[in-house]
Amino acid sequence: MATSPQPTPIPRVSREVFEREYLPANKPAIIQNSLSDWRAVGLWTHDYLAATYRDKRVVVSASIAETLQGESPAVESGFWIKHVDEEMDFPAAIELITRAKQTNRHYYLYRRSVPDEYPELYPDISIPAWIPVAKPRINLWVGGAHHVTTLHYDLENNFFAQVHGHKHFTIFSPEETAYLYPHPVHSAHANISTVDVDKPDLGSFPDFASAQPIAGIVGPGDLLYLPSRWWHHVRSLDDSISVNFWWQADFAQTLAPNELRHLQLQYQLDRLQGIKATALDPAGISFLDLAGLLFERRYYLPAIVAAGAALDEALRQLCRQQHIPDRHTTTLRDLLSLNTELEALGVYGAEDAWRVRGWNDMIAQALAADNRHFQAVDDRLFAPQAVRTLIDEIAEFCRQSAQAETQAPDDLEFDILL
Ligand SMILES: O=C(O)CCC(=O)C(=O)O
Repeated sequence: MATSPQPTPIPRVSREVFEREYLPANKPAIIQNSLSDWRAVGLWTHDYLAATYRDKRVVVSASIAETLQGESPAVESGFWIKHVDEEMDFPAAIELITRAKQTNRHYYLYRRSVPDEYPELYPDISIPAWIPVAKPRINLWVGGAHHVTTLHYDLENNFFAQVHGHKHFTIFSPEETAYLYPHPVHSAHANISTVDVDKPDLGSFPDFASAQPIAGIVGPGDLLYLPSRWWHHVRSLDDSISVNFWWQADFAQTLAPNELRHLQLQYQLDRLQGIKATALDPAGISFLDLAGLLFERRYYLPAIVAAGAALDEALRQLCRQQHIPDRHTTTLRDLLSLNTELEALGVYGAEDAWRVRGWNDMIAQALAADNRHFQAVDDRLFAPQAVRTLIDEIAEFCRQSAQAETQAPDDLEFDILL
């Protein structure tokens, strides 16, 4: 019978080892003795904050997850889904958070901006020197014992500083995404797992048993590095105060399975134009470069989708050259209809159109494939060599198209495919 995955410990490392082995590789670790210059550690407690902010109005999240969990599918992801914000005086919030005052709601002051809302606390902390940006997002988290933040990932890199109390982290690499049953890509909770890590239902989520977590407890003075897109589940073991620092991930970190899961849907929505504008153009990367990078990492299914975007771009460019109205660039039309149109106009012959149809078949298959297992897909759907050939042939097609573009349209003798 399948059993819950057994975690290995989150590495605890010195600053030197962290800099040498973990930070460059974007791997999580708890860095020892890294908050020694923080006045906050040893000073901040729930009572201290309540006294400091006696008259402050604050926003607190109230969750009903704990009481309803298991009773309603609507709260399957607990706190992150089913919470409402309430405004109150800070000391009242602390009473509710620490359960000094009884209620069936579960309160958490989470992700509140230190610079914007709690600037008085700023002198008690310092920004970890490893953060490469001047202004990371700095957040305060004040919670009570037994609070659970369900399994999810964030897009940004994270240094998580534990100031007071203890939290238990269970962490999974982005490569484990296929075992973690995230909400569907089209949902608002695509970054949240549907598995309850504390009590996994292996009947409903059998692949979860194959996941390989790391886990450990952070206590006062600990700094955890949590790279972008690593899954994490957090359980507070006692009344707890944390500060975290978020900053933007670099391009290489976006090539992670939990991100690539979105490629098929994004292709259907805008042929990856949004991703091109926000991630590829700033990094100087074309769709074909992306396809090549994905292929190298053995992400075959997304590599095909990226090659499809490159082909799509080239076909649309040919349409523009032929003065076919620009509606093609704004309307989502499939590759086949563009191909048919270009063939009918004599831009290329029947044999070339046939080849484009062949590529389209593979692209369509990739767009329809189960994206949860896109790394394993090569065995069942696509041989790696076929994917390589597709990318190379489309690259050649794009190169020839770009060359043809430099000729005057009237003299155009189109001979894209040799
Ligand atoms: O501490 C928590 O409850 C959650 C922290 C978290 O999810 C984060 O820092 O990204």
